[in-house]
Amino acid sequence: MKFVKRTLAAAATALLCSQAVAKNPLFDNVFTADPAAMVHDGKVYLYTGHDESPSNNVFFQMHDWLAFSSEDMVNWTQHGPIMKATDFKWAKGDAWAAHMIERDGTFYFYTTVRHKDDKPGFAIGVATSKSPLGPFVDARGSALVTDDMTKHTPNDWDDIDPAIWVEENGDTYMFFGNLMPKYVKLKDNLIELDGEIKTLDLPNFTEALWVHKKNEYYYVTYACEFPEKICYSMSKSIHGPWEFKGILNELAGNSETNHQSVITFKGKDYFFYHTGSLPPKPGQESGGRFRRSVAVEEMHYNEDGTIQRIHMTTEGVTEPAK
Ligand code: FUB
Repeated sequence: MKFVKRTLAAAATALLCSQAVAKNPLFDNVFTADPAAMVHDGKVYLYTGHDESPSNNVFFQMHDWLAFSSEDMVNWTQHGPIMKATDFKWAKGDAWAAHMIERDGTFYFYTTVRHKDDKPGFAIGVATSKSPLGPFVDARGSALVTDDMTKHTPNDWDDIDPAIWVEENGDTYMFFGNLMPKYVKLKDNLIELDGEIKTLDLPNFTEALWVHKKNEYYYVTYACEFPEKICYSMSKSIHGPWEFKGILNELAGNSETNHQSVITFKGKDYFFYHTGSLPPKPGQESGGRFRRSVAVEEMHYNEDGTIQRIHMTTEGVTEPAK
């Protein structure tokens, strides 16, 4: 029965190439990475990077960001690119990890790009739109964070992977970083920094911060070690101290990176991540370290607030959220 359902689903997908039915990886007509999910107006919007490297021997080639949406976490609609890295006039390219939030009818897209040569390395920009599907335009005309603003590591890619957290009183913080985790308050206009950039103490931190809250606990999940697993820490305050709770997700098949996003939707908790597990198509290389694909699983908490280890599956989410 399940097989018949999947076969029908596959036929429908072929006919309507903008529709996909959940299985892992979620999408097999395009390589997707660095998931950032947002719940808005009864839907899940999933924003991803777009791996276009022709081979797993050629470093990331990422030019734009893609958008998908779902009303039930099982049926997904593919909407196409919302923005290119070079839409930031001060950026050279490299559309790396991002995060979307909405406030008062405006969508704010915080994202990683490589700066043009007047500034070293990677930077974080912010773009806005009145629609969750764009088009997005640079909100400042300049980067929000540049590599020369922080000196914690010698790498010029240590200011990447923004993750936004909005407190109940509206105070908004941006978490970010590679090798050194950092956070900074944003001004009420959400496009300027408000105060100093602070650091966090997170064991074995690599990158890919994500902040969420469940009941009285804040959670910071992040890629740890390399190749990457996802670890997490918990706190009763957004300012810490953060208590390390260990590994949440294991090495993700055939990919050294492992970038997560956590949401609650229609009463269930979900964990998005990416793997390199798409099989090859005729004349093309398979998925892998530079040809990644987003997947999703349900996530479960224990009574004490800790999170159960993610069980990565090829079935993905099979029960529609109601
Ligand atoms: O996709 C490019 C980079 O790889 C991201 O910014 C990191 O989180 C890692 O997934």
